[in-house]
Amino acid sequence: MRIYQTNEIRNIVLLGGARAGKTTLAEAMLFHGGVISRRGTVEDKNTTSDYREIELERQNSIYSTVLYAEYGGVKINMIDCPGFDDFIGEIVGALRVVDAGVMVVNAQSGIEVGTEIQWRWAKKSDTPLLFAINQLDHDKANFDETIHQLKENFGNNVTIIQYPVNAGTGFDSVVDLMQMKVLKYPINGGKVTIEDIPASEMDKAAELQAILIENAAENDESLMEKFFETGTLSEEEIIKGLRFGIRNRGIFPVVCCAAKTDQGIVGIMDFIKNNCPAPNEMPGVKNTKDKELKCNPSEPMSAFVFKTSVEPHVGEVSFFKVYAGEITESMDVVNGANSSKERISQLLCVAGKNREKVEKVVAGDIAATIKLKNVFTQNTLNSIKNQDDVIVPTEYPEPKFRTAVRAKNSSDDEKLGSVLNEIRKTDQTFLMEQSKELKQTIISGQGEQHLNIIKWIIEKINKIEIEYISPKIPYRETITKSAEAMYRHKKQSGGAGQFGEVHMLIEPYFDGMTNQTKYPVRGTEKYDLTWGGKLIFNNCIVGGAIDARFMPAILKGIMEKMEEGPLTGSYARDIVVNVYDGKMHPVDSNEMAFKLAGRNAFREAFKNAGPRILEPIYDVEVFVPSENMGNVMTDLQGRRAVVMGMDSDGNFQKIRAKVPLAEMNKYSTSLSSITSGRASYGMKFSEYQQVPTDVQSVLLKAYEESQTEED
Ligand SMILES: Nc1nc2c(ncn2[C@@H]2O[C@H](COP(=O)(O)OP(=O)(O)OP(=O)(O)O)[C@@H](O)[C@H]2O)c(=O)[nH]1
Ligand SMILES: [Mg+2]
Repeated sequence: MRIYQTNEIRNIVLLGGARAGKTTLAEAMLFHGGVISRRGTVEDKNTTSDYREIELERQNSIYSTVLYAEYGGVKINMIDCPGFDDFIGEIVGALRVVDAGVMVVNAQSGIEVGTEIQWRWAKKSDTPLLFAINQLDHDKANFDETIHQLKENFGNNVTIIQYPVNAGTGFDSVVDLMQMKVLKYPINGGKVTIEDIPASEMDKAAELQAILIENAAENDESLMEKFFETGTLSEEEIIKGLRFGIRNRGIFPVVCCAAKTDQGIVGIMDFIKNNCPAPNEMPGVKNTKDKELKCNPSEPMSAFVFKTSVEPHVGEVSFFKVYAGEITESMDVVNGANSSKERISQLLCVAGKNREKVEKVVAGDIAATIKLKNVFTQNTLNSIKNQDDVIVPTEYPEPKFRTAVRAKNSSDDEKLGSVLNEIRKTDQTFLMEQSKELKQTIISGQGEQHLNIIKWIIEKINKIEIEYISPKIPYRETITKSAEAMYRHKKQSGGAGQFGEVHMLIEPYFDGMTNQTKYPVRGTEKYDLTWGGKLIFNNCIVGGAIDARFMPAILKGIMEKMEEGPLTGSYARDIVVNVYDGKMHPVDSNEMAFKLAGRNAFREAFKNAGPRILEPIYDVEVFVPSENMGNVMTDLQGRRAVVMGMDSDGNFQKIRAKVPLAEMNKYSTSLSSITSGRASYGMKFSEYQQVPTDVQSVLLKAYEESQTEED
């Protein structure tokens, strides 16, 4: 393959609801881009993009696939993404490195859940978008209704460039409003013919072209002036306004196709080539030093690894976009994240499972390499000159569907841990934690489907039988008032005796409190607990009642009890302990005795100090179609949510609420059923809060029962 220069590159992502036809469109573009000589189909399980075992089995895309087409002197890099919301991470990762998105909309069903959700992500990343209305060959295709929905949801900047003359069975023609011609696409491919617009279509074509011209003019002041003066624009000016509008998300052009029957494809590719921005026409990315990288081959090289996949017989493949400079075969590069030195053994242009070697990749282009030693998704590869540069990482949605997992056969536990770690490397929206506290392996992802796919991979590919079980909640314990207690540990039956007596006052800790108590503090130690919260340990001993050498043992005893909280065995936090008196025995006192006395005094005091269980609270943001608002609110209230605010966003409402983690179990599944899958949500840990009294009683009872079971 020849080396493409920056201005000869177009980077696009294929977006759209599930089964809109993205993969089929990609296949057709690959065919016209000379990468394949025969178009595969999703049904025949032979598309270039959906090639992984699980995709073949399910006949839909699960992962993003990097592809390219060489077309009319440009290289169009395409990232075909799955449409189902659980795999949104693939889209977020792709949006980061492209310069435009093609939102594929199924003309039979119009706007779908995925269209709405992905629109929001594209808006967030400021990515230009065009709409490809697909499946126009279908007898239920309804172009006008689809346009109506697009405008209603995304505004009047949605601008028709092409419309079908004869949508439905027998579809073969579109009117192109840029050329003011009919483009005739033979069914199942073949040479496109260009014809004059028939008289019967002329009024409609002229009316729609007038809208196109006005929308194009709106994006530039000089064009606007010209438009007001003359009422029209030249072809050149329309293109100028259109290109400018696309870049600034001031215009969302609409083009037409039937991907399965190979119709409209070259029209879309021409449009991308002529009107979508080249990478150097878009704002550069920033590195963590807030410097914007220039998309220019003569700059020092910086490339961002946006995807890692594991391929059979090849191993890890790292996909990257070169943001500045150029990268060549055999080049020595440095990973800005960990200073690891790497040699680029091979540069590959990838189209699904097809890989072609190239010698050089210039700024703006997307490519892949293999056999890197210590490079992960989100890392930056640099030339030696600028080796410390780190490109600002992509912000992925937080995992929100949580479960515990275990191997059916416990001898597989260790292997399971390393498999989960490997999966994490290729999936930024998946998390795993081997929780010592809960004694569970907790995994979280975007939804039930996402975790079902993970299960499939572990069972089918890694051959480990697993099961998902209810995840425990990491509760905490604390106190709400002060209490005193003393404990005497005394053992004098035979042999060496043990004696230690400790008196303590414990108090609730809160940020900003002064360290003054009833007893004068003579020494203080402040601990940030690894499980969150604080322990303040005050030595208030006077007159040598307890030797200083025993204080660490007392602290150790307290810490031990804090690790297995007195109420339910959860970690305790935010407590001030004042040890103010005690007794020693000249012979029998030792560290063990004081540790036990400290531990037990703490336990006694804790019980009398208004102990409370704390639970993790999450900030939850739900995007709901306005008509489902009532039901979603009712459901949230049933989950003990505290609603913090509401904003409207088009036809959607955004609800912000604080919800206990314990109530979020399987939320994505019920939200989906309440809203027919149209809502989406995100969640992030916020803080620990006391559980209500009734919940506390339930938890205490459950703990007691679990203890008697263990006995
Ligand atoms: N009639 C008709 N069917 C199409 C067209 N494009 C795609 N299809 C069919 O629609 C189904 C879904 O196509 P895909 O290409 O897998 O859609 P996708 O958007 O990639 O789906 P996901 O990746 O699962 O989100 C398949 O059965 C295709 O054959 C089209 O233009 N016309
Ligand atoms: Mg697909």
